[in-house]
Formats: sequence, C-alpha cells, structure tokens
Amino acid sequence: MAESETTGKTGTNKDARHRRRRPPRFRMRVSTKYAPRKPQPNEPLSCTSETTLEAAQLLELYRYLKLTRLVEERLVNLYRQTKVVGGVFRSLGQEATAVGSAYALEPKDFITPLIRDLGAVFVKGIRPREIFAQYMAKAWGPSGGRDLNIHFGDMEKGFIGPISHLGDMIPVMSGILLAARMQKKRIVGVAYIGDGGMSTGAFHEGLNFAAVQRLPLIIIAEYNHYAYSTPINLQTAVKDLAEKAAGYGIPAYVVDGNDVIASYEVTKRAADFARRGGGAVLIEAKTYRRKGHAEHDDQRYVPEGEIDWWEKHNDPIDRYEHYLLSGNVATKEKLDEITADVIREIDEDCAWAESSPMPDPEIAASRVFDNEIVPPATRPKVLQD
Ligand SMILES: Cc1ncc(C[n+]2csc(CCOP(=O)(O)OP(=O)(O)O)c2C)c(N)n1
Ligand SMILES: [Mg+2]
Repeated sequence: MAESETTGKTGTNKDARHRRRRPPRFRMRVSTKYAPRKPQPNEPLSCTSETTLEAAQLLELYRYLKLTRLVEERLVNLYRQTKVVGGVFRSLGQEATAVGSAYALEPKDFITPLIRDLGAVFVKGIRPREIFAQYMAKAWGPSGGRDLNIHFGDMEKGFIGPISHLGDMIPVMSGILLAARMQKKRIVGVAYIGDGGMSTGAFHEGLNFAAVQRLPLIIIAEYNHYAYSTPINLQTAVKDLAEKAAGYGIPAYVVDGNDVIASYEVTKRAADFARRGGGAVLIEAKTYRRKGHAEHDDQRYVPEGEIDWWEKHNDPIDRYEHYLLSGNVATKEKLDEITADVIREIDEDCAWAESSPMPDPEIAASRVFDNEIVPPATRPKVLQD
C-alpha cells in the first residue's frame, strides 16, 4: 500500500493496532490547588479543610506523625550514646509529606522510601523496634546486623529497601510496576526523591520509561531546599520541580508538603489516576529540611535564622495540632493520650532492640553476596583455626 502523502502513514489495520488509545489527561498539567498559601498576618498555618478523611483516620495520621518524630529523637539519643552504627538521618520538618502520601495507598501498593521518609515506612507497617535494632546493627534487626540504618526492605509489606538516596530507585520502581502489569496485578508504586536526586541520570531514565509505558508510578519530589549543603538555586533552574513533568508528558501537582492532609489528598488523586491506567504522576512537595544531611552535619552553610523561622512558623505537627484542635476533631487530652501511647511503644521497642545481641561474625558475613559464588568473608572454619 502506498504511503499517504500528508502523514506518511500507510493506514493498514496492522499499523492501527500500534496506535494506542490514550485515556484523557488532566486539563491542567500542573495543579496548584493544594500548593502552599501565604497566611494572613498573625494567622497560624493550619491544614486544608477539604478532606474525605474521617475522625479516626485523622487521629491515626497524628499518631504516625508523632511516632516518626519521637522515634527519630530517640535515635539521636542512641547515637549520642554511641550505640548507633553509622549515621542518623532525620526527617524533622518533613514528616507530613511521608506520612500523608503513604497513607493514601492500599496495603498491596509499593513504596521506595529514602532517608527522609521514615513516616512512610511506619504507615507501611514497620514497627519502631525494627528501626532501632537496624540502626544499632543488632542480630534481631531486619538485616541481622548486615546493613545500616535505612538499608532494609520488606517485600510482603510492599516496602523496597533503598540502593541509594539519589535517582536509582526510580528505575527500580518502574521495573516493579512493569512486572506487576505483566502479572496482571493492579498496584501503584510511590517513589520518593529529593530535589538533588532529581538532577541525576537514573531519575530521568526511570521516569521517562514509566511515562512512555504509562506505568502507575507516583513520584514524590521533596523540595526541602537542600541536597547535602547545596541550596536549591544551585541545583536546578526551574522554580517548581513540578515543571519538569512537562518534559515527560505527565501531569503534576505542587503540594504543601507540611500539610499532612494536603499530602494525603493529592497522593490519593494521583493513585486513583494511576490505578485507572492514566500513567505516571509527579507530585512536588514543598517542605524544609530542618536538620543537616545527617547528625554529623552542623549546617553552617544555612543562612542565620532560616531554620528558626521554619520551626516557629511552619512545623507540620504544630500545624496539624492547630487543625485538629480548632476544628474540634480532637481535644488536647486526646492528643496527649496518643503521644503517651507512642512514647510507651518507643520505650518498649527500644528496650527490646537494646537487649538484642550483636550478630555472630560468621552469620553477619554470610548472605551478603551469593555464597554459592562468593564464599563468606568470615567462615566458622577460619574462626576455629
Ligand atoms: C551515587 C551517590 N553519590 C552521592 C551520594 C551521597 N548523597 C546521599 S544523599 C545526597 C544528597 C541528596 O539530596 P536530595 O536529593 O535533595 O535529598 P535530601 O537529602 O534533601 O532528602 C548525597 C550527595 C549517594 N548516596 N550516592
Ligand atoms: Mg533535598
């Protein structure tokens, strides 16, 4: 058959099969409905009132926020007592992004959390005792003392352990979602990424692949102002990270990442869209990293007063407490009760993790590589000699 002069297409049925029908997209490419807004003078920041969440769920969100903050505070204590092996990474000031986004998922969905996303790990069902034992490299920890801090996962719970904090988890999640599609499983995947990690090649390749394949991938891009000591203006030339979605032909949101309800609502919409076959979505969460890259970092590169401003005016837990109390969702006594319960759980779990032995050397040295190919570095035989 001759080629059409105008389109160059042959017009056979076979070719038509290759032209996929595209489901409708969002009209507005970057939605700013849940973006941060400027408060009136002297008005304390709260959370969006537009939510479908019920009272019990709102209290559960509060519990996860407090759990995240207080577990991290306990980790810092353990670190100062030199009980932690390796560094401690905080999500102070960013808890609402991780908790709200993960709460919008179904149990069968997958996440790839990074060092600022402990809240998402808890929402996925990991217990504080696992975190404490992992940070202290104890035998009862999830990696049995083989790896550090956040480097573990739980496939049953849909939580993939990180390879790196930079872009590498994006292609990994794209692969998971492609495999799930081939197995006819209707899951969505949330991959977290920092403003710095978004500048890497792996991020671009992974998201481009997901966009082209219309995989149900949701990127949560955490605009927390710094990548290690690099400020955002030296990291990217765009104002909003969400603008980058245009380069992949996917819709995007800008959300106030310090508003736990907004983070939930936006991720819920993205998850519904992705599950319906709409493809990948980019969510940019505006937030702020109040601690350094890790506990060793003294943040001398941060302009004076900046951290204090965020602590005083835009703390996600203060904002949420204001929302719950002023909207009569909960009383102060109820919130104190939840906090006391969280502290009790942390005390118990920390004691449990501290009582764990360190791993036996020969056990810690095995299963790091495939031991059929690479013999373990330390073998009982060697120890006996
Ligand atoms: C290949 C590689 N290079 C460098 C690092 C060290 N590193 C870990 S996190 C990070 C900066 C990440 O910044 P960002 O993506 O903004 O995330 P944030 O820490 O702000 O959450 C760097 C340089 C690494 N983990 N892997
Ligand atoms: Mg960052």
